[in-house]
Amino acid sequence: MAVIRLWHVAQSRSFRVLWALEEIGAEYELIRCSLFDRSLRAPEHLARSPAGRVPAFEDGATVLCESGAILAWLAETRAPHLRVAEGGEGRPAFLQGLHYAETLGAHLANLTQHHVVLRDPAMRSPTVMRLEAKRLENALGAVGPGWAAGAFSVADVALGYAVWAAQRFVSLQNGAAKYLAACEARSAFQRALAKDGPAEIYLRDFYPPPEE
Ligand SMILES: N[C@@H](CCC(=O)N[C@@H](CS)C(=O)NCC(=O)O)C(=O)O
Repeated sequence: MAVIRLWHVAQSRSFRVLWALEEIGAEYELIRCSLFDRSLRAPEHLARSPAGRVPAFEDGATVLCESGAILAWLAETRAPHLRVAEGGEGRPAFLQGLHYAETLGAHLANLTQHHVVLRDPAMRSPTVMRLEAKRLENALGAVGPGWAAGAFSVADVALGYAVWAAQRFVSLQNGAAKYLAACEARSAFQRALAKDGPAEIYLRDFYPPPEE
């Protein structure tokens, strides 16, 4: 098997790939990076990830830098039990779960920008912060408590990471809370968390929306 390398920032979307690799039991090299030291803008990293982001991923000669694509690739090449193939029962639910994670991800990215990345409060929009938290909370209503496609799959890796990040911004309701507990109970999730590295993005447990 080709050598797998993962460029990773703790707590970021590259956690999805780290978790999937642990689910698969693949051997891989983990290269820890930071969002704050300009290393993601170095020419050698831009050659792997033109937008200068993580995850970046090499599987032999195959280079990918989109977490959803990497999850699909890993399932396709190494873990058919972690996907529902074309024509398989549960395929629509699998696709829905995999892509619905991006609906959650859009709100998470906005909330992370406002609460964490924009350090000067004058640059933040309290209206957007409140709106995005509400929209995230509503969107989480469609997640859990069961796995997206019946059995655990990479759709749950994508969704599970989103719910794990979402608990920083909203109080999880019943279905999503149970879903996250089921993700956290998985030994692969726990191994990935142990390898994640020191907190890089979320230094607080909870970032409440600004008061009106
Ligand atoms: N859609 C991409 C998003 C990747 C992404 O935006 N990663 C963030 C961390 S969560 C990043 O690397 N940010 C660094 C930057 O924008 O400079 C994916 O899921 O792989």
